[in-house]
Amino acid sequence: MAEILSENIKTKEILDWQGIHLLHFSGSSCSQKLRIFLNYKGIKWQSHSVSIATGQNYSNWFLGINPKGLVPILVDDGKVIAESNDIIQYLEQKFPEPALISKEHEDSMADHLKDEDDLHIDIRNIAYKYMFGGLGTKKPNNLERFEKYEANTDEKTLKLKQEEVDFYKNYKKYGITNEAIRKTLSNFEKRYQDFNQKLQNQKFLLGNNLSVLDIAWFIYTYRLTISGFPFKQKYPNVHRWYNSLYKRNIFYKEVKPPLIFYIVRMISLLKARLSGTTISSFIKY
Ligand SMILES: N[C@@H](CCC(=O)N[C@@H](CS)C(=O)NCC(=O)O)C(=O)O
Repeated sequence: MAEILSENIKTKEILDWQGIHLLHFSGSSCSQKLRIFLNYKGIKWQSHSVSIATGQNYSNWFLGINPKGLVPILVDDGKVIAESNDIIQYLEQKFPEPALISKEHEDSMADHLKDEDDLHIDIRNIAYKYMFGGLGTKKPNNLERFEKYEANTDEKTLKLKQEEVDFYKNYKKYGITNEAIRKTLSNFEKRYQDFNQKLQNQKFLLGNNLSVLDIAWFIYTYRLTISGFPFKQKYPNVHRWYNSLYKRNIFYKEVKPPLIFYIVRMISLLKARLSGTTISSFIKY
């Protein structure tokens, strides 16, 4: 589990927080997944917004908690946990009802969720191309602060931090390239072919009961749907499953964008259409 030990935390005040606190951002996909999970389970939690749009995740305050500069972060009676999927598995143990990880899937769930997390950069490519179209670049001084922030971190964290910095530098220079979109869509198609087959005979991704895997993939499917992925034509069972979740307020309310994001998305999609780079133009029917 990705617990951040108290001796590695510079922002000491959070160690005194009692109860369940979430440091998160409204538009972050991992935060949306976690909020649906918390609300579905009826877990009481306190909200602390960390805007990744304005660079609050690169403030000394936040980097003093998570030097990777990533949300979400859970604080439970001063215990600090990173990684949305680790947080989910931790909370499932603490609050087993209503179950979102059944006994049957207890052993395999970590692998299922890892597979979803491995596609995080892919969903980011989709979002930055079709949802935020050109917005979302980091202010150079924020990125520089992040790059220079000194923390007692391991090799893995340093590598991840470099990948984050490189992503935003490349995004500023080249945007999201067609090659990146092609690779991303091919990664998603492999998963959705499999899901479409499974959903022929069952209601949810792992059987006939809702699980945390449905919540995780709902978020990705939402982003792909609003970006123009043709689920209805290519993966009709996935389309049906997705709509059945989207209808539930607990799901819908977490992804519903403010008007300004809706407008930005419309502009992004128009730009993609004019440059012949819509999602449909990359997909074989
Ligand atoms: N594997 C991590 C990924 C966390 C992550 O990438 N979070 C994104 C938001 S979804 C973030 O904080 N990005 C910061 C940024 O782009 O500036 C998890 O599941 O928690």
